[in-house]
Amino acid sequence: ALAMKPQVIFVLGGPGAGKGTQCAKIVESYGYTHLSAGDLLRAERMREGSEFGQLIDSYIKDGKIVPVEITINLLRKGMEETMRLNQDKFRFLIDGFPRNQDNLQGWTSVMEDKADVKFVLFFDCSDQVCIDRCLERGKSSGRTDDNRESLEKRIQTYLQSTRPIIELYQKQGQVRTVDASRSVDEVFADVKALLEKEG
Ligand code: UP5
Ligand code: MG
Repeated sequence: ALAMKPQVIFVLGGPGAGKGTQCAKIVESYGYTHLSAGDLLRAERMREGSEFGQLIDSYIKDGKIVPVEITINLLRKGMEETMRLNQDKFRFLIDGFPRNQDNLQGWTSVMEDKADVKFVLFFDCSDQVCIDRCLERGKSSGRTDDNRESLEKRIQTYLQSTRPIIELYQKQGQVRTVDASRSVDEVFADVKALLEKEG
């Protein structure tokens, strides 16, 4: 059979909005593959022989967005590997990407012909909720950016660079917004309704 073209949902929202949590729940119920750009970068940072380890390390600690050449390759490989192992796995949740203009341009130049973006799933909550959740998680996460100093920078980057990308998609009618300030199950109920409507 002919391989299907990858179908992508971009999952965006502030730091700690619940992107990863909700993606894990979507994977449990639907045939999606979850690719978190942040997780892929953290794994690449630890990989023996990676030439980008130190760069990724310092960008993440500073809440800055890693140059897209690095991220797009990790995402592309993740998608290709998934589809090579199982042709039926052509639906992807791309979590935490694209975060800025550079990311968007990188996606367009490398992936535009190779994948269809269906819409942006936007987890919307206040900065305070984001900060509280990340600080709480920071007690045990071991993430180098779950501290007040890094969080301030992550929020700044989100407001300055990522919100404009969400607005761009919004203007094209491509954003599906979920109120992410509620409980995990309440948020997921909305996510489910939305995915079932979109088909
Ligand atoms: N939690 C979740 N949902 C909850 C709810 N409804 N009620 C109460 N608590 C809830 O959740 C965060 C915490 O909140 C957890 O403890 C969870 O139990 C709880 P999570 O699901 O992990 O939220 P998520 O939105 O995934 O938060 P995350 O911290 O992963 O978001 P970020 O966007 O900040 O992090 P990411 O890993 O995507 O990126 C990290 C860094 O990598 C970036 O700052 C950047 O430096 C770099 N990066 C790039 O450079 N380029 C990229 O393309 C991607 C990342
Ligand atoms: Mg995450």
